[in-house]
Amino acid sequence: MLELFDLVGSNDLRFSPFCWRTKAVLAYKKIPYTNIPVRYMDKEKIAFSGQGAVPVIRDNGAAIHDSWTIAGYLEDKQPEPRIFPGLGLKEACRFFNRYIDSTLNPSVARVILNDLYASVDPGDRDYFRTTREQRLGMTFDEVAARKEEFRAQMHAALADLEATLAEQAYFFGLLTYADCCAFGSLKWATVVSQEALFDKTPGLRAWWDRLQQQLGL
Ligand SMILES: N[C@@H](CCC(=O)N[C@@H](CS)C(=O)NCC(=O)O)C(=O)O
Repeated sequence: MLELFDLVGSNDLRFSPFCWRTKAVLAYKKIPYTNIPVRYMDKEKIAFSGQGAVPVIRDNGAAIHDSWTIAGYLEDKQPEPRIFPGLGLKEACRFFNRYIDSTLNPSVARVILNDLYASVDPGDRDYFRTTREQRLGMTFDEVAARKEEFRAQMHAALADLEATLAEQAYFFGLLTYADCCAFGSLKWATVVSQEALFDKTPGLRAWWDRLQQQLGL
């Protein structure tokens, strides 16, 4: 059976936005798999993949990492239902994937940072703080002090999603990998934090409810 190596926090919480993308694809395609929890400090569990980040999948002796590469692998393995269901949609999803990585995820991360920290396994917390402070170029206290500014930035990013979903059921009209990418980010935020994401975004909320139901996640 296919194995998914999935980030785990305290109380068995699964919160990686990238792992949730992969789980969304597996659920949509109804591909059975074994879920193997991995803490940040458990790098030896995924050493076979030749790098140190999850998601990783192992399938028939193949080791695949990076959620985008995994999405392509799963589409080839089991084409139906398709996450790239037509001409140009894989390319459009590549751009959307990148947009979520570079715009939505950092804006959400700065707002939910303390909740994330509390969700990380206690044994991983020092590592998480050091690496994330380096990545953000700020201490956690500095991020917390600017929360209102960062919250406004996050709502601006959510407003872009709302402007699209107020007009159509899915980001590209029909369900594609773009929806799995945005799903991963919102799942990440909602499993760790009580932060209100949908108060001003009814279209996004309706899409969120629909997608969770469709994927059963
Ligand atoms: N581009 C990668 C990013 C994966 C990634 O950054 N995963 C995080 C968990 S959310 C991780 O495993 N980080 C390892 C670390 O920080 O040591 C993907 O799309 O899969």
